[in-house]
Amino acid sequence: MTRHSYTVDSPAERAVLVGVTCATGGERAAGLSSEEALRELERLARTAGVIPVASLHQTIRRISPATFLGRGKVEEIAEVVRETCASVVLIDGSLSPAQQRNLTTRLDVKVLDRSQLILDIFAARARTLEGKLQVELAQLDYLLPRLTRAWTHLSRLGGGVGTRGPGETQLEVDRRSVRERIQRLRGRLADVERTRGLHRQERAAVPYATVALVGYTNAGKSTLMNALTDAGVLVEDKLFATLDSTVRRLDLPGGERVMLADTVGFIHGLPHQLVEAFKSTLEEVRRADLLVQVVDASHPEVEEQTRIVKGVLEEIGAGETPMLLVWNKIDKVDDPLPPGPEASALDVCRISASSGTGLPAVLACIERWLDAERVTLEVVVPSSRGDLVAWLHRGAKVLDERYEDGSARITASATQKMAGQIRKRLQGAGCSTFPTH
Ligand SMILES: Nc1nc2c(ncn2[C@@H]2O[C@H](COP(=O)(O)OP(=O)(O)OP(=O)(O)O)[C@@H](O)[C@H]2O)c(=O)[nH]1
Ligand SMILES: [Mg+2]
Repeated sequence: MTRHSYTVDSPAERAVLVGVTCATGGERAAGLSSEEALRELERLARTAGVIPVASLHQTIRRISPATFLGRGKVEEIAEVVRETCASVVLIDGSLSPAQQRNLTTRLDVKVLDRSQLILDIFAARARTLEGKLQVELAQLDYLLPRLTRAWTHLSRLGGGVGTRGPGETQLEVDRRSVRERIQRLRGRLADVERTRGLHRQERAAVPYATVALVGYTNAGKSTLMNALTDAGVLVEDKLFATLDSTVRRLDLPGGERVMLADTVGFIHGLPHQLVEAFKSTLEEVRRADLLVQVVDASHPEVEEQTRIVKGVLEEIGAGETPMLLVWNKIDKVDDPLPPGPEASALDVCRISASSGTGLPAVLACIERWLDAERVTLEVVVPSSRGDLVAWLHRGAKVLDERYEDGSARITASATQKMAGQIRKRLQGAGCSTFPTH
């Protein structure tokens, strides 16, 4: 066991961090190195407002069904907890309800696993009604199997770090009322999601392609969003600065318009409860025509992060969407890394979103993708339907426009998907459309 101590001078919660590597290689699905995994756990802890007072790294051969770590290791942690007067132990793994319960009893302090820590951070950062509902739902989903009458340490479980958590009142109630609360939350979320769905439909009525910024948390997605649009999204050197998606229009230099979406960052071991609860937020990513993956080129585990992002994209059903790779923060690296792992990306740009270097190349890449996607279509619209003609001008590149016998014959180019939408709307309005090439 390796151990490291930190200097603490704050009255906030004090945490012992426990990094875990399974010697059989089974536990850590992501291949972050143990040092990097511990560094990430430390950043998560600090983001949650907890002060790390000591960190240990443990290699285990077998996961103990009762306590996750073997008895000897638990003893070692207990000793460190006593020495440092820590109030919480953060374990970089996924604990079953029984393991968490038993560890809490043995260590006599709160024990949080990675999922609960991430849930806590999301809880503290959620700003919008939808975000708050989604997080509470995920927290209760996590809490439900951990609620047992036999457990006398409930108060240690539900509270999370600090005073957050799904609310102290839930701790006193039984499973049934938690289930009822989950039902009510689902209902309220469904209402909020209907409104979001309407907004999305309104946007879809204007046939612009949607481009979503995706990437590991802290890669610089929001910085790029702000540099390209007037979104004014919060940028912070903290994990999960963004929880809600923001969509803005982006006018490309060639005159075309796309919708650009900034959304929540990914991380290794994103709790499945969160992915489930954030389905509607992640819908922006799932429905995007093009993904722009922002990568922090200065991060030591950049390749692993890229792989993790790919995994989450597959999990939410966006694994097949075309993707551009944006190698960000090149101002922090001497020799910008070659983008080895993502040969499947359509294109790669090297940029510094904060200084603005390389931004024209990103726009050019998006334009190139639009061009490659484009098909030509010919439509005949009655001259009286100026609204449809104007709509076509907004959503497609009009190549030719002739007026004869009370109708306009328009040749335009648009992406495949937009061409489909144009055909559908115009045919619905009784106009003729001709095959594309
Ligand atoms: N040096 C440098 N720092 C950058 C660059 N781009 C972003 N940053 C910094 O990286 C940190 C994270 O930036 P964000 O834009 O909030 O990252 P994000 O991907 O939106 O992060 P989440 O919302 O947490 O997922 C901030 O401190 C930014 O100032 C860059 O090109 N160079
Ligand atoms: Mg962000």
